[in-house]
Amino acid sequence: MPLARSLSITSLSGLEEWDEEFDLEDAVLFEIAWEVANKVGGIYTVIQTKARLTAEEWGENYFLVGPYVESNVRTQVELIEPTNPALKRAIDKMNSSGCKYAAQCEEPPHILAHFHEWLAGLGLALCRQRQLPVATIFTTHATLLGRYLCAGSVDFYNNLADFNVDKEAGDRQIYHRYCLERTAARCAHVFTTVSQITAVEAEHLLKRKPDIITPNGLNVKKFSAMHEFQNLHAQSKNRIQEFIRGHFYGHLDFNLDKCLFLFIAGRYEFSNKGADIFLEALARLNYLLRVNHSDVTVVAFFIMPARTNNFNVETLKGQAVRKQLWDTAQTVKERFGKKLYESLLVGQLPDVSKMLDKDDFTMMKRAIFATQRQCQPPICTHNMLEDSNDPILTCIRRIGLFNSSADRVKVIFHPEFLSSTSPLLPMDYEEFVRGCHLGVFPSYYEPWGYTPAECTVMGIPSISTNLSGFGCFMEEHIADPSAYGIYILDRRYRGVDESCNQLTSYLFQFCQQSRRARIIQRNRTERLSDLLDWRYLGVCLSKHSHGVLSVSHPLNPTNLSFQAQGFRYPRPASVPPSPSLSRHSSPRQSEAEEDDDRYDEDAEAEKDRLNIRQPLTLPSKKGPALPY
Ligand code: G6P
Ligand code: 1S3
Repeated sequence: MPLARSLSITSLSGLEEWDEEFDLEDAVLFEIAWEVANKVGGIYTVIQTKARLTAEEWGENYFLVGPYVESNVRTQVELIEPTNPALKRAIDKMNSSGCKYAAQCEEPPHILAHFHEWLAGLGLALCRQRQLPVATIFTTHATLLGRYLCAGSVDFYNNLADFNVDKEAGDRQIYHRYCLERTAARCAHVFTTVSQITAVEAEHLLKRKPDIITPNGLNVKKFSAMHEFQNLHAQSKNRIQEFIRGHFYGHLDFNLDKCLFLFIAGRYEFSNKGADIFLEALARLNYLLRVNHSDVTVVAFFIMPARTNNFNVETLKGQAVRKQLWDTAQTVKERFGKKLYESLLVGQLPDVSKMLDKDDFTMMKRAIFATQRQCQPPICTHNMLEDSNDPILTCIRRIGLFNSSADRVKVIFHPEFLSSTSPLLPMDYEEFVRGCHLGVFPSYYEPWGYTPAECTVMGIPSISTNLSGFGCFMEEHIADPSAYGIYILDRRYRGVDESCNQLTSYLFQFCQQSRRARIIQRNRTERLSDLLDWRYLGVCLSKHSHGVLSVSHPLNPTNLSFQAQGFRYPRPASVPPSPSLSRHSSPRQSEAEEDDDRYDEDAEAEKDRLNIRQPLTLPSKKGPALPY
């Protein structure tokens, strides 16, 4: 019999001994997750980015509990002695006798324990089974069954109510894990998830409607210089261009200044993350750009980790050739400069025909010879272990995007997360995102979706979907998302082919924008970053911790009233960024003029900021009065 059904727990049980009213200053919050100081996926980002804010609120009464992974402890954890005597006793006892629960002190503190995902859910179930006086919260960031069902060829969202969940979980051999997840969801005093769409999913698959939705936030870095993020875009773009020079050596027959960098990144779930329709749309975009004789070239990066055997030789060679060309140019430049200097020293204008000698030419010819290449620039930067079965490579073979000269869309598959120490593309993820023009995340299964959110706070436009938590959140809170560079693809009410056409048209539209329109659009995108800041969303989270008590005590509904309060980001005061409506889209302006335009935009940004209704106020530290 599934564990979930063998427990019958009311929302109040376990907390009967709590005082009627107490000060949250005395409460203790534990947050428990497999991804505490242990990066596996998005939950790490949730915990890591909100840790500072939670610590500000809870001070020494906030504890994160995660798995002990020696290498992570060495690099991410600072070892200290706990100051709280109750905690010290508990830790001492656990250390001496294994991981048993302990710590009977005279005045037990009010403990809130927040468990993330099914892996931590067992702790929650045991807390309830042993009737510990602990208020529990369970957050699911995705349902196990949902992830598995979507990865197959199931029409998930139209059949949510009809799945025989036990059978489906059994068929996929995840029944034990599914039961743990469902138990945790059922036992928790408060059950939460990260988006409305996952709330509906949880209601059907885990059989409990989440009490609160807590959208994921980020730490938003605000620069004192208004345009610093635009400058960072230009700097990072230059570095990506350098990589492109190496990768396409011998085939650099396109204008890098008219080259747009698109990317998709994340867990390698080919169809769940929408890599399938992105590739298909790229093939259609390639056709459109070709028949329209566009001078724009698109380079689409796929950053999704797969099993590899390190970088491949051809890719490394590309960067070596580029470096050699650079070194040759520097050497010739130095020799040229020396001759020029010597000529000026003796009061003569140099004889230009003698400035480059035979050695210089030999050196340059040798460097050019090294750029001869018989093969096309590679698609994949690494040696794939499962090359012939890999879904991205298989799809590319089918659609025929092989980085040929005639292709206006080039593809680079980097099957490893980025790192600033890489010999190939030495950039960390944040730098890379800043240098790109558009993030493309056409996910089918995406409970929240940090990737488009990260783009937004860095001022980079993105495409997400109305099946992702982020996309739905932005659709709900922004009057005209696409005007802000937040394109939301309809994957809910359209078939795959239709969604793919919509994606193609977004991409084609994007390629038609002038540089000025892109700059304006980035300004608008960046303006939304406050919306995604934990300082704002943390209000929900903070209240949700406190909400444990509210749910236990529904007679005090004001504690949950924040859920009902809506807010909406207005349409930008300035004109839409489409080329036809842009004020001076043609002829192309100089960069200085473009910079001037940005100052206009700032004034409008300020207007927009003033337009936003302030929806929430920070909660007081005082806990709610308990009505019994
Ligand atoms: C930023 C820089 C500008 C640069 C522009 C390029 O806005 O501040 O100096 O011209 O990026 O934009 P693009 O969309 O062409 O990469
Ligand atoms: C999950 O990680 P994923 O990429 O497997 O949790 C993330 C954090 O809540 C969320 O952003 C993502 O959509 C989920 O899918």
